Amino acid sequence: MIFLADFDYFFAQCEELRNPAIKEKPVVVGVYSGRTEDSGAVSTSNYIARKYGVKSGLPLFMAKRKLEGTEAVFLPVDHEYYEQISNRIMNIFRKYASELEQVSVDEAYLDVSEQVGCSFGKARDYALTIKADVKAQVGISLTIGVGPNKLVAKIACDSQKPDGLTIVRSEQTKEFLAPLPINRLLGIGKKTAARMDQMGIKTIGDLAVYDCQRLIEGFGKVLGIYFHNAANGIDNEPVKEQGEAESISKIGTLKYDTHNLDFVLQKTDELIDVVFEEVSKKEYSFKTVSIYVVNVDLSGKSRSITLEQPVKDKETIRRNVRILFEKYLSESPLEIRRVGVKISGFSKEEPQQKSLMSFFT
Ligand code: DGT
Ligand code: CA
Ligand code: CA
Repeated sequence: MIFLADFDYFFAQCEELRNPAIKEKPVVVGVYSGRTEDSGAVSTSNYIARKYGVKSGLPLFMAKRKLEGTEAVFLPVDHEYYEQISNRIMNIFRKYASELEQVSVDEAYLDVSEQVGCSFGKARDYALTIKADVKAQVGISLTIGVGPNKLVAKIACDSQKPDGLTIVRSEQTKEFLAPLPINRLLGIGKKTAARMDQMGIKTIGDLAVYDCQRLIEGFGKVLGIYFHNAANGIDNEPVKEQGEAESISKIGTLKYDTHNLDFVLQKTDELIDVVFEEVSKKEYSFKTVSIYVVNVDLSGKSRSITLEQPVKDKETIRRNVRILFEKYLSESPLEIRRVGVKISGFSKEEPQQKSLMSFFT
């Protein structure tokens, strides 16, 4: 279960936060190029200003013209301040999610599979709790999209703002996506949309049923398959923290969907070989072993074990992956489509006997 949280009219809302008196007025945050007083463009605006047609990217002189006669407030961007607020919210998210992937200053994916399981009802309550907590602690409103994967969560989030909460269940994914224009999919810009239009593809639904082989001929293998899968709501990208190598992971698709432990472990053994090779090259010790599961209903789940001390041997990964899957399979009745293995919590510390360690400390 994945959430995409996006903060509402973010820069402008931050400005309202430190100066609530401007809340009832049109607020425009602009990047001033400095050449003349009004040269530059709108970075963002609050929803009152948007009613006047003032949106991101609009030249400032045009924004001024549109807002003539109002009490509009124009302010320069203050990235440092917005980042401070953003960091406070991201830290709140960390309490609620097993994995957090920040995609921009005002956007993050949360993997909450461990917290809400496969229940979209629980997901709703959980999302409302997060929204309320951020509002109470920081004072910022945000919109959450809930879906079985990142792709669906993102499009769900975009469909109703501000202060929104849109939930798309696994079984609703196709009908939810079908009527939307293709440019709502990540990676379909003006050019690609125009080409698809010529092929008779206007909506995501058109794309979903379009012959995959012909998409591959038109756009190449990687993009063709991506477009086909995306239009069908299929996305298996895990939510993962960006940045320097904080983890090493590998995901693979099973030959067939299964609920059989041995069959799963056969696959994870292959993945562990790859992961282990990479971590040995870097000479890292690690403390956390995780598994990732994509079920037949496309819901994603992850489980982790954090060890008391850093280790650096393959057998420990194997043993813990086995423990995690035994437990997971006993709790989830769903067949599994894809599996992943991840190690994290890196250090250069050499593994030691605990008794020896306690001697020195
Ligand atoms: P919304 O629609 O309620 O999510 O509104 P925003 O303003 O949060 O829009 P979003 O999420 O697309 O962008 C987040 C921030 O990124 C926004 O507050 C300002 C900045 N930004 C967005 N688009 C532009 C742009 O075209 N130019 C510049 N300079 N900044 C932008
Ligand atoms: Ca936003
Ligand atoms: Ca955003």
